[in-house]
Amino acid sequence: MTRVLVTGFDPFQQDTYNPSWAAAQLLEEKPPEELDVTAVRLPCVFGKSIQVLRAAVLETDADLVLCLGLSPRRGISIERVAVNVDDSPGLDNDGRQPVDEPIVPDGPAAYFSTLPVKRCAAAVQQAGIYSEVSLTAGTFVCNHVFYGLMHLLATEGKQRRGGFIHVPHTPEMPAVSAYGVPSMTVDTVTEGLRVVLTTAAAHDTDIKVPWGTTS
Ligand code: PCA
Repeated sequence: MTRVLVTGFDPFQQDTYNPSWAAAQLLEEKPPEELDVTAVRLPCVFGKSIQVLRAAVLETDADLVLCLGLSPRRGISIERVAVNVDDSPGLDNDGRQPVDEPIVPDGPAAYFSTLPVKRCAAAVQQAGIYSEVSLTAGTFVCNHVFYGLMHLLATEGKQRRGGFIHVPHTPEMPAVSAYGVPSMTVDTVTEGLRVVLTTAAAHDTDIKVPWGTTS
């Protein structure tokens, strides 16, 4: 059995719902075969989110860690790179807005996901669900958690792999009618994420296909 930790976020700013947490719960309830999934909810707060994540990684001793967050993307948006900067476009859930602050002072400028991002995107596309490889997770709490995760995995000396995926709004969310942002049902998102987890658990190397094939 591969132990998998999946995290989702609390709702933030105007929203009262966050599909990233809904999908994480559905994955725990109905995990892909051979995977033991634990779902943990993270506060949308700089600093605290990494503390909760870190405790969950150590407690579950997961082989694979997948953090999820909401963003106006077309589909399952698999992040390739986390950058060492908080440059918040708005307030977090504790009312803080760091600007141009390093996440880890003296840490490297960036970390790559250790999931096979192109292979996962291709597998989700094969299942008929829109997926892409993304080159930025932004500079709000999602990138913060992604960088915190990759820094932990890079420095703790274990074999764990991990990464971050942004998921779209669901059709009922206000931003969809107000701003026409793309949407996907949480069931479809969850189905796509099952493909990601199965693929990432089975393969630790990526496929070498040109940019654009999976974006
Ligand atoms: N999305 C935000 C933070 C929490 C979430 O679900 C982001 O993209 O940074």
